[in-house]
Amino acid sequence: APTTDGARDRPLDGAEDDDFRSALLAGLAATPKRVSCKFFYDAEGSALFDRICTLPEYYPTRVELDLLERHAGELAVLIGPDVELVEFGAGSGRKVRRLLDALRRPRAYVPVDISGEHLHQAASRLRADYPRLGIRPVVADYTRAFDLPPSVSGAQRRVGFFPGSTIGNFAPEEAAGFLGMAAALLDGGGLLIGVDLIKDPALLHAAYNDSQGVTAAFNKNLLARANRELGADFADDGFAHYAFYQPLARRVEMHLVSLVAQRVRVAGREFRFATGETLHTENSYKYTVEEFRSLAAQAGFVPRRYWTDAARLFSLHWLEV
Ligand code: AVI
Repeated sequence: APTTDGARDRPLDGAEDDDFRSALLAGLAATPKRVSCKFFYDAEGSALFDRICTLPEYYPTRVELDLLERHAGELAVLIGPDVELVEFGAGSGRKVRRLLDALRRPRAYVPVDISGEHLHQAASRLRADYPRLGIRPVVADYTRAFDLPPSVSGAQRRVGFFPGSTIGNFAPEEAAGFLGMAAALLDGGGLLIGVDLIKDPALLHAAYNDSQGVTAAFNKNLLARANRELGADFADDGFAHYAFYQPLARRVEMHLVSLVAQRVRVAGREFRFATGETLHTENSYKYTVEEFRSLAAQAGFVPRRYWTDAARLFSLHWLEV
């Protein structure tokens, strides 16, 4: 398997471009070729990701929802009443609903997302069902430093929610940077975070190579997006989805591998791919429970409690500041 050390996702230091056009042009000019996984999530990509979350092989969503339900009572006690819940990224709403339903008198929900459209949808879906909850969306890139508005009156503490093991899409040093920033924002409160675990590589391989080909379509949508938005001419049959677990780096890598020697035009510029050359599109790091707790502790959290499923596929951590 190829290694692409130095490939980076979702930067905390502002070094990488936010704009798909300039990020893709820079990534195609780099060696090895790479692009941040944040560009997966246009409307098509987000819909494909929602389908991934329902696949039998993709255990993280199922296991995390189950952990939230199974431990709802204990979570309510640990987190406490009257909290302001800050979600990093506006998810589909299923997970936050499960958490809101467990908590006593949650005061406010603050989804933070770079996409105003996502935020608007997340907010209006919840408003109808939680009429007494203050819903206060914040448009910000949570991979960079940002400010939250003052807490709503009556809120006892701020609690962060970062489900889905999205933390795994950061390189470990970036994950540490994110956790440090979250600890500062959530001072006096805590963070409930989902973290995918190191396990039998065959299970990881299946989760990122599902039998219905949805993950392949999700990965290849990046090229289709470039064709739609940047006038690129990526041939659909010129590239294949390639995902594998890299045990030394402890991450699943996703690539788009060129099946032939070819030239591709993107925004008026030409790039060559050799046969077998890849565009590295995503890293998904896996942790042991102990490793993650020590990363969180180094970032300023006190790891209080964690839960896993019986097969130890996935973990949910309650960290306090
Ligand atoms: C969003 N993120 C945590 C997913 C993951 O597992 O790394 C994205 C994904 N990529 C392929 N399947 C799902």
